[in-house]
Amino acid sequence: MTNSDLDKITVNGDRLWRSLMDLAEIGAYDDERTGLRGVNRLALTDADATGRRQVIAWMEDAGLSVRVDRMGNVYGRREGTDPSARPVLTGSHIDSVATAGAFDGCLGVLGGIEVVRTLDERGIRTRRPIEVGVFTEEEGVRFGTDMLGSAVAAGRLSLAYAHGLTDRDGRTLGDELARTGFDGHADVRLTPPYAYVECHIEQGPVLAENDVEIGVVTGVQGISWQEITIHGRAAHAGTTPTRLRADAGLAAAQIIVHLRELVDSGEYGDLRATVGHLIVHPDLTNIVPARAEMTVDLRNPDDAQMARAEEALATFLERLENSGPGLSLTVRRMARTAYVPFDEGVQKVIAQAADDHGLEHISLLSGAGHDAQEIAALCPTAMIFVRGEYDGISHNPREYSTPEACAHGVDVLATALLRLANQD
Ligand code: HGY
Ligand code: MN
Ligand code: MN
Repeated sequence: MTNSDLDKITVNGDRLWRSLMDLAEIGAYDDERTGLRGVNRLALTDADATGRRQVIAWMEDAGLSVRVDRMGNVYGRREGTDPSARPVLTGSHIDSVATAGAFDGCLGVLGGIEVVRTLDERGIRTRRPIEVGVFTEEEGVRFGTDMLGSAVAAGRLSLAYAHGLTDRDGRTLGDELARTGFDGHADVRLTPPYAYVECHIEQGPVLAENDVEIGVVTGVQGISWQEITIHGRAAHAGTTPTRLRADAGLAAAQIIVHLRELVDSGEYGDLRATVGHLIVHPDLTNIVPARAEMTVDLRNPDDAQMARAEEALATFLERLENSGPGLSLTVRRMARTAYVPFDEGVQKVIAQAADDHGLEHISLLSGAGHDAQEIAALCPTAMIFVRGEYDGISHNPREYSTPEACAHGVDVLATALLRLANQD
């Protein structure tokens, strides 16, 4: 038996899959158009609170001691033989977007719990404690800033700022923590772990296109979220000549087209631009829109190119504002994170674990944001990607990874965590 056989862990894939499917029923809905079953579990809604309580119950069943911090981040801790040693942390998020599948975030949390169950079943003790984290509002779609819980845990954002963020109904995150009972007492600033490994679905087509199951993630691309409010003038759709209009709806459309022109120009590197939120007011057939509210999500692996793209957008907005009487614009920064590289040493441990499991892997950059990019500020960090089907579609009920792919990803996670937890 070689050394790699000794600490090569294979988890119970059926039990992992059952927990994924059970959690997916919390906040589930039937998508009439596609007939698919989706998940809508926005952060700190009743559905999210129910999901959190279910995860805590699974953590406690697995013998973990659970604490909740003042951001509602949940940590389950498995003691090591050396309680003074810094823990190895894993985890992710269980809050979802409104049209989610069963895997985004949940695979990392439930995978971490499955690793603990398997270590216990095998009677394996590690020198270092192992902790499983569940971070609050990773998606950012309710309170407007993504990776929020992990950003506060790592000190990039303040607790007061986070507690004061509001959703579209004006409810603050602080109030929602209290309402759901997740206004925990544990200190929110995370003591730097020894290392952090997160297992997550890829949410893109790269692993499938390369016909491999495992991604060793090298880092996360930059993210820029802005909210733009365009003020025009409500006017009669029939009687108002075009030359007298200050049409906020038209201006919003011009911004969307301009963003695509920036992307297609190829002058801003591998820029991606999305207007995911757009509403006009008063939103009535026969009234020229008086106001348009929209969000702009930019992604770029190159920070300098991201800055240039943001600059180009700002210049366009200025020109648009001066393009005719009665139009004015306000821009509010929602989120901004730079490209984050992951730790080479942890990537090597993941790659070796994949090799020892006979799983082909490639290295790749993450297109999506993750809690790992925040925890990387505290300790050596990297991620394991699991291949998705249907071009890796995500933030869509069609999101799907096979039971085998999920089990293989968590096998690699288990082996990597075990090896890290026994490092001196
Ligand atoms: O926006 C993201 O990339 C992640 O899904 N929060
Ligand atoms: Mn995610
Ligand atoms: Mn997501």
